[in-house]
Amino acid sequence: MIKLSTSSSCKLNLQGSILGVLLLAFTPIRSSAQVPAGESGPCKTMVIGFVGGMRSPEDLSQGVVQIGNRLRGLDQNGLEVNIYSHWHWRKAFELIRERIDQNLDNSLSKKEIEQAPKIIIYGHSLGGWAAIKLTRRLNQARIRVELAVQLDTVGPGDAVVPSNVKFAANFYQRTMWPLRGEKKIRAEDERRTKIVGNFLVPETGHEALARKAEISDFITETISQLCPSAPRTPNN
Ligand SMILES: [Ca+2]
Repeated sequence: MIKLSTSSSCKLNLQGSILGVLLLAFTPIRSSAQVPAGESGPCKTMVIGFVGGMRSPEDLSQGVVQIGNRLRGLDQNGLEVNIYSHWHWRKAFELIRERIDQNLDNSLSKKEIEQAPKIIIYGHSLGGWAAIKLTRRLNQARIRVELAVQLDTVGPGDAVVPSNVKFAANFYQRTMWPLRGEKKIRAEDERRTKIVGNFLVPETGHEALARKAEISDFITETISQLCPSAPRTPNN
């Protein structure tokens, strides 16, 4: 358990772990997660992670990669995880688009968009910037994003969360100089996007922040709640 500090924009009670605090803040998303997958088909979730700088999306020392591998290890039916370099955010968009375009006619119908997987995007450093670039591109295509998480995000325009994002969270540090992430993200449209919080993680450097267990717990737990899955069977 670590202590958290928070910017003035966040009024949450921050006694306790990141996970406990954020899941409390996430009551709306948890409530919706309790709705069964229902008649519209199996619950599908796409997770996109972005590493920053010149880091490889296969570099196991990167927190973003570690979170991705943990999610894959959930063995959750309908959960797809892909990690990219920050400069490949357009590839991530094309992958999402392919998944939604069920009839392969290179066009997204209203029905296809309604049946789109739940999309979660997170990124560290310049990967936080890429997360916002991707959400903006998805917004142009009228595709909603369930959750965007920025980890010591660095890059132009990365502090404004597009209106197609339902929930957004920002974690930053002030321990290491000069790489310091945005300390406050804000919603482009507060009626459509809830900023869960801007959380200062103390005594943690720029790289180490993405490896924080509490952040991994938050993302993992949120995704588990979004799509409570049936155990895999030999046929799926
Ligand atoms: Ca189509």
